[in-house]
Amino acid sequence: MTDDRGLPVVIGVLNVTPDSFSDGGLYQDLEAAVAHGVQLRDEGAYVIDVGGESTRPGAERVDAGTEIKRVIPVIEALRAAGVPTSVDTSRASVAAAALEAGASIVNDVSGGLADPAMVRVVAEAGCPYVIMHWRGHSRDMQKLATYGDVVTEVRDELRQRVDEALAAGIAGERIIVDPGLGFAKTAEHNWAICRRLSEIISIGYPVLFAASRKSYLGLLLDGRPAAERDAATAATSVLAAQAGAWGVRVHDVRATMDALKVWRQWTL
Ligand code: PMM
Repeated sequence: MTDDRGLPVVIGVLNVTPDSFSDGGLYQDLEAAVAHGVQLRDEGAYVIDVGGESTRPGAERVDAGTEIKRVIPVIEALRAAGVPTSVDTSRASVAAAALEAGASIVNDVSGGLADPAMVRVVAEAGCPYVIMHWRGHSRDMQKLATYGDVVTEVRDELRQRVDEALAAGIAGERIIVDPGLGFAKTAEHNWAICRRLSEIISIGYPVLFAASRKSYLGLLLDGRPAAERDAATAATSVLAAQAGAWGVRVHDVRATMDALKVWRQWTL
């Protein structure tokens, strides 16, 4: 699974939540959500990542039924429009319903930790599985941001999650790993991961880099709000590509595609 244009895979973010940190509330209406997904695909996204539960720091969980009600109609409508989707969930029941509705990738921010049934669902479906580095649910994850050396620990914990996925029968070539910027990580931890992304890549699986609009970029930009961090995000997309990332997950697909096209020409 690679982008045949010689670019990293660009995954477009579509949150159907009232409270995600940057696009919460914008796409709760089915028509608006589908139109946005189609737009992101037209701008160059390889797949649209549909999420029904906010994972911003401090967020409370919603129940599985609510998550399903939010994501399934969007996934079905995007499938009808010919737009490939992934489902952003850490619940096996939501992943199973989403795969049934036409999603082709499971993006699990908990890397299998939140729901022990997840790896079985993914193994049975035989679909690509994004394993993100995670230490706990959003409500209190920032209390878990304690590391000796963050990059080494994230790498080692991701390796453990990968081993568990393999043991559950998920094929190695279906696995993608993600260092989970901002999840139980301070701004300094995120920057350390950026600087040493090659150490995450050394795990030997495709790496998804997902810095889009995150608060460490806002801090760098003197507190700029989330929707005004897209130029900074596009810069991270280029640097992640240069470091060898397999893919980037972004809200503003157009800006990242422009930046990646420049990168590709530059490095031909
Ligand atoms: N971040 C968010 C949600 N899902 N999935 C992956 N694989 N990696 C991430 O870093 C990640 C994610 C945070 O919320 P957003 O949907 O508003 O970006």
